[in-house]
Amino acid sequence: MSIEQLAETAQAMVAAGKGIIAIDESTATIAKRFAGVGIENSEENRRRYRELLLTTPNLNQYISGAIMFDETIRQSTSDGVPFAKYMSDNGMIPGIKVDKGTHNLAGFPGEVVTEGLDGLRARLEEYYKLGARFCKWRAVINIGEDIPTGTCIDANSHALARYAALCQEQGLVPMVEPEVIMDGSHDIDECFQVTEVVLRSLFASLVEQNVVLEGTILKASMVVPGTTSGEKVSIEEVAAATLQCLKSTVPAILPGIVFLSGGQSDEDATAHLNAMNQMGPNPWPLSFSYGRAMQAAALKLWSQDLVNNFAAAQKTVFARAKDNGLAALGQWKSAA
Ligand code: 5MM
Repeated sequence: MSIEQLAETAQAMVAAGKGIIAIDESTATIAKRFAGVGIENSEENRRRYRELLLTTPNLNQYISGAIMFDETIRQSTSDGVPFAKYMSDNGMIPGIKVDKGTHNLAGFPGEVVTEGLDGLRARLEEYYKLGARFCKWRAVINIGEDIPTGTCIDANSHALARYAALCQEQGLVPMVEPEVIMDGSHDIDECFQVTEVVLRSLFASLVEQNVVLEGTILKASMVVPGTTSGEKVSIEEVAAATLQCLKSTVPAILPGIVFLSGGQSDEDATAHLNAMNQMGPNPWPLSFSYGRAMQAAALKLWSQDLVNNFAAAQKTVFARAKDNGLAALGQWKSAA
């Protein structure tokens, strides 16, 4: 796989007015999401739900690709078409989450490191054969008293960079996701400072591991106050702080940045992305890779009647994709 091919895939992931839908909840996380709306966490319900999302009519107008979980990439539509094939047949790029989740960082209470490097090369080879063309690995950085430590940040950056190098070796575009978690009483300035240090460390590690930035996508968290800080900030303040932080840390050669929603309301996630694009031009396309902010409304609707609300829930998915696709162009208008 040439650098040009990796770069082409990366650029297609952030094509104008398109973003990614994150449907890579591990079995434990989807269990939580289903429990929240009273859906039984069976394999068939997980398959049917992912089918609902991926076969949403005309989804490819606003969605360039989807991040699946290991179970999902092995599943098929009700007509027996593997999800990855369904996606590529419909102009969407199949992606796969390849990390094995977070584990306590020994010696550093309250901090976690993402695992999954052992045996990763062989897993990537298999995912490529199953149709995946990009991958995702998420690191989790918590803000609290005396955390994050430099050790935690560097351990996670090192793992992200090792993962990214392996992906590119196997012809897969790495999406690197260092999520600075919103939970906590910190203010927006602290979130800014932590995000800045995290991104500096990440890009230093990527360069150290010979990762080709032209074939890499950053999945970033926005710069926001902690959920229990009580601090009120405007949409424009979040957008401006996030942009400033990214501009001072992320090389312009990166093909694109997509955001996670991290527990923001659907409306806020869209409005923040829209504001950042309106503040452009920016050095890179800015788009979305939302999980909850793409799915929450549809999941709720589907849970009320798994048979009869299937098509209505798909309309909700389409509406969220459209809103976020417009926000990726800075052309979204709030209905409120
Ligand atoms: C879909 O959730 C992903 C994490 O799943 P696990 O915790 O089960 O591994 C997560 O990485 C997600 O892709 C991103 O955080 C984006 O989702 P949100 O909901 O934050 O937009």
